[in-house]
Amino acid sequence: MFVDHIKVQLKAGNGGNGSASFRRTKTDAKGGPDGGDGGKGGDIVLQVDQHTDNLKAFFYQPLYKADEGKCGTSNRKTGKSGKTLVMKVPAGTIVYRGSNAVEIVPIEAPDWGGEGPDERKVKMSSGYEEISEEEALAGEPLADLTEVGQKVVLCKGGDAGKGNVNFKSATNQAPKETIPGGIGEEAVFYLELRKIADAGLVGFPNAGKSTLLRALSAATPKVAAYPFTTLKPMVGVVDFKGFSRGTIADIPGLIEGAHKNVGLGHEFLRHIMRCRLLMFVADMAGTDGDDRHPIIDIQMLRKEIKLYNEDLAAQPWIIIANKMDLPESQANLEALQQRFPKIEVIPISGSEDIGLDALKTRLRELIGQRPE
Ligand SMILES: Nc1nc2c(ncn2[C@@H]2O[C@H](COP(=O)(O)OP(=O)(O)O)[C@@H](O)[C@H]2O)c(=O)[nH]1
Ligand SMILES: [Mg+2]
Repeated sequence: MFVDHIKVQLKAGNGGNGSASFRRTKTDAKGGPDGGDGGKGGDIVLQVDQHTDNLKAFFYQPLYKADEGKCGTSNRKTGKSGKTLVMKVPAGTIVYRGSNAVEIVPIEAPDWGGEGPDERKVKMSSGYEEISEEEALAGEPLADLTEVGQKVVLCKGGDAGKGNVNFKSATNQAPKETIPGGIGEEAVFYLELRKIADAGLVGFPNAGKSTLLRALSAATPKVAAYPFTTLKPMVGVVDFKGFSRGTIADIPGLIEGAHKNVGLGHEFLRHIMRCRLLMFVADMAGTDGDDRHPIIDIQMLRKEIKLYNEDLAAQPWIIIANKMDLPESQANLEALQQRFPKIEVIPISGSEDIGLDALKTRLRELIGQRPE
């Protein structure tokens, strides 16, 4: 399963309460205030991680809570701060606000005095209204995370409470006053993975990907505005009949051993996941060397994809049987279709304009969308 958009509900930790305590020893039955401060509540942070390529983790766990700060105690001891909860996301994650307020309505601090257990209860889903996904995605993104290591705090932990030791003054030697810990922020967010294109070309060098993309594109394909990769994906816009269109990406870099990160293998595989349809382009004439055969080429490409990631392997795919203008291609086409009986094989020639109209008609059904 490949997850490219998801809703998450987050609750940062509350701050720990300050303590109202007085020094009591055998020799000092009426000592001054010694209640320590509470600890700060844990923040919730999103961070771009190099080894994460989709949002699947949030599908299984859509609700996260960071640790609370501990209460202060006597002897001026400060409570421990709650740990920051770091959630890993892939480069190209866009964050949208999913609730109308990040702050939540503080629940009245009960009469907890002293060092007793903290009885404040904070319920999830209180104090804000959720926004529908449609409405959320129409709004301005809160963050666009493009670089490995980049971080953003989504929910801030509550402030630390203050113990009564802070309130001693010339006129009040025995203050009972304290400040409770602040409430950690709670909110809903929508996370979305930036798409490269509706379809992505997959094939060995010289299969004819660039030629095909140029032949299909209404305008010259452009380098994608896609800052977080060393690869330079070329994206072309295809105009279909009936005012619909789609985008196709040619991402360089897939070679044998890609799943072992040979060359820029992982870069390629991570990014090809962000295309809805995979178009495997085969040189049907095997012109790129004596031992090349389109069946072997497709098997090798599929193997790289499977070894990298089963989710990627499960994505819809078709075979573009290219270079059908060359004489050797016809016999290979029949063999290829027999080897992959369940997979749609579309014979074309990118350079000689054979089968391109039929390909466009089929692509319109598979990826066509009305332009905005
Ligand atoms: N005969 C023939 N040659 C093609 C066809 N498509 C591409 N080529 C040639 O194959 C070579 C590699 O094409 P290119 O588009 O650069 O492949 P890429 O590396 O996959 O992008 C070039 O010399 C093209 O002219 C085709 O349909 N028929
Ligand atoms: Mg090329």
